[in-house]
This record gives sequence, structure tokens and C-alpha cells, in this order.
Amino acid sequence: MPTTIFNKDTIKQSIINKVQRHNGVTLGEASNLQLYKAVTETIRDQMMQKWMISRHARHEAKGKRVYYLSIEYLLGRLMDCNLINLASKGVYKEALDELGIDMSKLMSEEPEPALGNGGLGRLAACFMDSLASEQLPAMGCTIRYEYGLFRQKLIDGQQVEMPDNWLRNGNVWEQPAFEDACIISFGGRIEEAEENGRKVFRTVDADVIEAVPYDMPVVGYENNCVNTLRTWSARAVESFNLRAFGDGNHLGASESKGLAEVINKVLYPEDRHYEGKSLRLKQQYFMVSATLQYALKQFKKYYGNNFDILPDKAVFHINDTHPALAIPEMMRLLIDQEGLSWEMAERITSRCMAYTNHTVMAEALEKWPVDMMKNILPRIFMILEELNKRVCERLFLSYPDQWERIGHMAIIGYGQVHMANLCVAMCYSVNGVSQLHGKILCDSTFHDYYLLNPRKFSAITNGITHRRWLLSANPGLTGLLKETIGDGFTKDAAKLTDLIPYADDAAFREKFDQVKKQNKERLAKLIMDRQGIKIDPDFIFDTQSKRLHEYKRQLLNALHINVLFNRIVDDPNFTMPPRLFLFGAKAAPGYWLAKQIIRYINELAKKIDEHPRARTMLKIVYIENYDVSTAEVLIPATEISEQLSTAGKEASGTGNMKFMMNGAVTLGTMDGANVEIYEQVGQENIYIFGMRSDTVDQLRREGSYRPWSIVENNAEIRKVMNQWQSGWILPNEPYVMNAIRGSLLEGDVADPYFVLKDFGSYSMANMRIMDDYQNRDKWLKMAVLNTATSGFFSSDRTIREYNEKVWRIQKLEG
Ligand code: 26V
Repeated sequence: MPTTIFNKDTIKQSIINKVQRHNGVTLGEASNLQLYKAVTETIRDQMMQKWMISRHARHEAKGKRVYYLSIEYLLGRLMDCNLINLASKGVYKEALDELGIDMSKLMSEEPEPALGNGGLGRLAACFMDSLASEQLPAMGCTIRYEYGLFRQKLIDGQQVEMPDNWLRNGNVWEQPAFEDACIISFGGRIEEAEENGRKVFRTVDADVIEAVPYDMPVVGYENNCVNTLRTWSARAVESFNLRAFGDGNHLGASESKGLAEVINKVLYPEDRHYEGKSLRLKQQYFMVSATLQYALKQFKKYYGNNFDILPDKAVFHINDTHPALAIPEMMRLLIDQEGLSWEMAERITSRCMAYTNHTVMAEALEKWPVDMMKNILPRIFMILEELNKRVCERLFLSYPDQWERIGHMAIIGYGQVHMANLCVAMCYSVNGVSQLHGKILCDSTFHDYYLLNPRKFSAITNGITHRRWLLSANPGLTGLLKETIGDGFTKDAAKLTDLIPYADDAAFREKFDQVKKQNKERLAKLIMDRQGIKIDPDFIFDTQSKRLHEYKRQLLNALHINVLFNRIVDDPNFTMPPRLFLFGAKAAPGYWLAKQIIRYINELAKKIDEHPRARTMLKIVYIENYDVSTAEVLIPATEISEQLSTAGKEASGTGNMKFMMNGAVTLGTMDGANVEIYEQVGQENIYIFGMRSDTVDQLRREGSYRPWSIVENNAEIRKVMNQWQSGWILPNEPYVMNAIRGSLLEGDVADPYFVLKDFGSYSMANMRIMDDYQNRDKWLKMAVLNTATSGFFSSDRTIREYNEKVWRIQKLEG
């Protein structure tokens, strides 16, 4: 097929043409936004061409494809990463320079699609990049939220949430695919009838809406694979339009304008408590039903009704339980629409569904009230009941008379539909996201299922795309690495180990340090521009950035800073290397205590700034609105990476990997992927503190932990507790610090995350890290070795592991 060549001259011409045709202005008159559109549309043209070629190649190959179902994709800006993957950054830079356009300014015009909360959504985005780079045919599927995660403002040190209207100026990277629109029904009644001697079910009087896909191309790194991220948007169906669908199932359906308007309006900002909100259930079903209808339509185009081979052609990956309704929905489509028997449908469904768990926090495991499920999705609920009956019958054979055990494993029990049990019972693969997390799933969370079928379970350690988190975010380090070890690592992150010998090369260490210095200055500028706060690039940059959550223990960090402050104030001879503590974290809007912790950190920052000696050694900056774009500047500037979660609670963590890759040294617990960072980098290049997860469990089981006794035995902690009580901070709102103190010392379960218990060990690790920082050779060597051994954490490796262990799809050649 004829293709367009994109070289410097055609790129320049395309940009000039676009501003003329679309905006009726010359290049000189065009606004930044107009220029941004013209440039990104040119890039898009280039991607479109590849997309078409790639689609043809995929259709020819007729291979298996993964549908990665995720309620969140935390994409971040796309312009730079797309250029990098197209291998076109250089030529666009030249073209733009010649046109007198500042490329980095244009990049900052792009609104970031924040269609996710944190780790889970960002992982899905990294996976899309790696799937294309590994040339594996995949479609990511999610919701086209009109409002992404809220924007965080800090007003008087408090979080205030603002809407994130990211689509306001359009989204150049997406393309509607109206031809794949489909109908989704909610509510209604089920009518049973006989057809050709077979019992059939019809939903009548349902509310129906239409799902319309918007597709975003995902380009592989320097290859010809372009996958699709499909985001579903809702629109109201007109009744005449509905008849045109000619679908008997929807007869007597009513239009539902209201629902269409709200269903994809906003991303839920919760990342903690599961809450049985009916709109959320509708969002989940909406996305899942649309995706499966499309997938079956595609399948039938090639293979007709030969559904037996569906598991050889498609695998549906359920990213946490949020898309778990894919299981009963696939059953519904196969039985009600395709006329398969229950047994056939169940066998096929269970052979094409795989599940990843991302949290063991009990309160985050989704359980929907039976009544809600029955009302909103009556047919799905019938299927769940039948599935539950059959699953429990089978469990009874393995665990005769063990009703309590079966009750905990059941899909429906105690008036709720248990989504994790649904996934574990019905998927052919269940995995955790780090080795420790995988072990916890087998040993405790899903232990009874594990005993029945151990081979179903695995652990696949998370990863990050080094293209965004190294090549794009840290061009300085990338340049230095290329001149030192060649550019092999850009294709294969494992080659970063070629850097190991350079840890002993003083001249190289010096250059490495220079890059860090420049990145610190870049961050200092961002903080000045955004928040008007001046920071000194000669301070140690120490960062904790992640969602705000008690188990992640930002409070441990803050408590320790408070102690350092007291040491300085109480002892005029006390000195320490000047250290900047950076925090970046959003709290779920309804998570009151988390929001108070934000206030505490900000009030502590003020206290430090007010003290003439403390401020020469300490500084806190709470970075407003921590998002992907901010992380891309923050992480390369960081020297100490704080990973403080209570052992056993953080499934993996992925920020930890990004910091490591950018040469930060980890100060952390033996939790999640920190354990594997420790194994890769070696014990002398990481600072580990705190209880191990087995000790944490034991202490909790014994119920013997008394945080008070720690306060009694530790004068420094006692002093802080007294400050909190005395009104030293927020004197007019004593309940704030009282609540924080109460969470550590009062109630049924005081200090549930062992902040006080781990404090001593954390404090000692901090002393070691400060000593070592002053030994420049030692420190820089550690920093270099962190980058050099981070290749394992490339999501390319993770994706290859998923493919070997779970999906088994064929790579596209070329
Ligand atoms: C929890 C909930 C609870 C119910 C309401 C909706 C909702 C939405 C998100 C979450 C967050 C829990 C899942 C999650 O983000 N887990 C994180 O996944 C990362 C990628 O595997 C992993 O690195 C983090 O350790 C893990 O916390």
C-alpha cells in the first residue's frame, strides 16, 4: 500500500498546512495550543499509517490476542513517548527548531489523561507500552472518563479537590469507532420462554444506552506494532435507533438519557475502601459488556460459531476485580445470544479469563450487595447464582461438610457477591504482583483455593516502562548512558548491567552526579514556577510520592522529621547534612485522616521554615497535584526513595522501581517489590529497616502490641506526642492532631500499621544513610549500581513473563 514518508521537510509542511487549514492562520500567528494541535496531528498521521499496517499484519496472522480489561489507565502525557517510540523525536525536534517552535513548550500544552488513581492504573499504562514494544497483539479496554482524577490544590496546607476536565480542548490521540458502537442494558425484568425445546431468557423493560468506542493508538518502540487502547463512552439511544439494532433482547426497552450522561462522567477517586455505589457497578458492567460484545463480534467474523476455539484466539485479562463481571457477561453472551449450553459456556469462559490481584487490604476487596446486583443486572445475577451453586457443589466434594470454609470461598455469601472469589473460582490463572505478594495470596488470602489447585497461582513481579521513566523523563541520564555503554539498553533494559563496572570509575561517577544535579535544578525550577517555593539544590533530595494512605506510612516519615527538628532545636551543637523532604500525594476525598496527615506535614513545614537554624538543615515541600507529569520531573531529581509501607501490605509498588532506575537509593521495608530491589541491587546498596511481614502477622495474631509502651520507653517519641497534644501545631483545631495521635495510641486497634513499632529501626536506618551520604564515593557508587541493576524492573520483562505463564500469544513479526 502507498505510504507517506515523514521526514523533516514533509513534517514542516504538514504543520504549516494544518494551522492554515484548521485555524486559518500563519505559523507566526498561531497560538501555542494551535501549534500543539498541528504538531500532534502530524505525529498522529504518522501513527495512523502504522496502525493500519499493523492491523493488516494482525489480521493476516490470525493469532491470539489479549484484551486487557482495566477500569483505570493512568496514561500521562503522550507526545514525548509517542515520538520516542516512533524513533522520530530527533527529526521533529529539527523540524520544530527550523520553524522556530519550542518543542518542550508544546509538550506542556498537553493535558495529561489522568484516568487512574495510582499504581494499578499506571501499571496498566506501562503494560500497554510494553505489549506493543514486545509486538504482542493486544487491546486495552477502559472507560472514557470525561473527568479524570481530581486536581489537588493546597489551600492553607489542606487538600482541596478540583475537577479535571482533561477533554476540554479535545484529545488528538483518539479516534471514534462508531461502527463498533453497541447496546448495553441495565435493570428490567427477566422473562423465561421456550424456544425450540430450550429454555431462553429475555430482558424486558430494561434501560438501555449505547457504548461508543474511542480508540487511541499505542506504538511499540522502534517496531511496526501498533496496538489499541479502547476507551468506551456512553450516549443515549433514540427509540427508532434502537429498533434498527433489531435485537429482540431489548424489546420494550426505555431510553435512558440520564444514565448515558453520568456513566462515564467521572473516575472514582477512591483507592481504599470498597463502597457499594451503584454507579460504579454500572461503570464496570458498561465497560465489560461493551468489550466482550466487540470481542465476540470480531471472533465471529473469522471463526463463525466455532466457539470451542475462542480460548485459542482471545484471552481476557481482569486487572483487579473491577472488570470481574466479564465472567458472567461472557456466559450470558454465549448462552443467551449464541445459544450454547451452560456447560460449554462455562468451559469456554473459564479457559479465556485470567485475573491479577493488586491488594490484600481486606477493605478494598469488592463485594456487591446482592440486592443491588439483582436490580441493576438481573440476568447477570441469575448467572452468578447458578455459578455459585455449581462452584459450591464442587467445593463440597473437596471440603465435605466444611460449611464455614465453603462460605468464605463462595461467590455469593452473607448477602454479597464476592468478586475476588468469582475470579479465583473461574479464571484459569491468578497472580500476585511481586514474589512476596504472590506468596501471601497462596498462604492466606486465597489459601483454600490454592490448596485445591496450586498450579493456577503465580507471582509476576510488576515493572515499569523504561521508555517513559528513563528515556523520556531523564534525557540527561539517558545521554550519559548511551555515551558510556551504547544504546543497547534502550531496546533491552537488561543491558543496563553493562554499567556495573562504571560504578568504580571516578570520572563516570562525577558525570552521573552532574546529571543528578541538573535534574535537581530542573525540579527546583518547577517548584518555584508552580508553588513559588525556593529550594536549595545542594540539599539532599529525599522523596516519598504515592497515594496518601495509612499503610504507606507517610506519617512515619513526618514523625521522623519532627524528631529531627526537635534534635536541632534542643541541641545547639546538633548538625546534619541539609535534607529536603519532598512529599507528593493525593488523598481520597473521603479519607479524612489522610487529609489531616497532609495538614500535619504542611504545618510541620511551616515550623521548620520559621526556625532560623532548623531551616538550614531541614526543608519540607509538599508538591501540589502529584501526577504523572510531576513524577517525571520529581523522580529523576531524587536521591533517597522512601518506601515505608508496613511489611505485607504493599502488593508491589512501582514508584520504588522508577526511583531506582533513576539512581535513587531506597530506604524501605522488606515489602512488595522492595524485596526484589534488595535482591537485584544487593544489601549494601539499599537501606532496609522494620519488621518483616511474618513478624507483623505474628504480632497482629498475638494481639500483644502495645504502642503505649514504645512511647514510654522513647523520649523522642514522647516529646512529639506531647507537642501534638499541646497545640504546638494547629492550636485552634486541636482535634486534628488528636485524631492523628489517637490513630497511633487509642481505639480497638491502636497503630494498626505499626508506625511506632518501626520508628526506632527507621531512625537508625536514617542515621546510616546520612553518614553514607557524606562519603561521596560510596554514595555515588550506590546510586550508579541502583540504575545499573534496575533493568529487571522493565515492564517488558513483566509482559514477557505474563505471556509465558498466562497468555501464550504469538509475537507479531516485523
Ligand atoms: C482500591 C479500590 C477499593 C475499592 C474501590 C475502588 C478501588 C480502586 C483502586 C483501589 C486500589 C487498590 C489496587 C491498587 O492500586 N493496587 C496497587 O497496584 C499496584 C500495581 O500492581 C501495586 O504496585 C501497588 O502495591 C498496589 O497498592
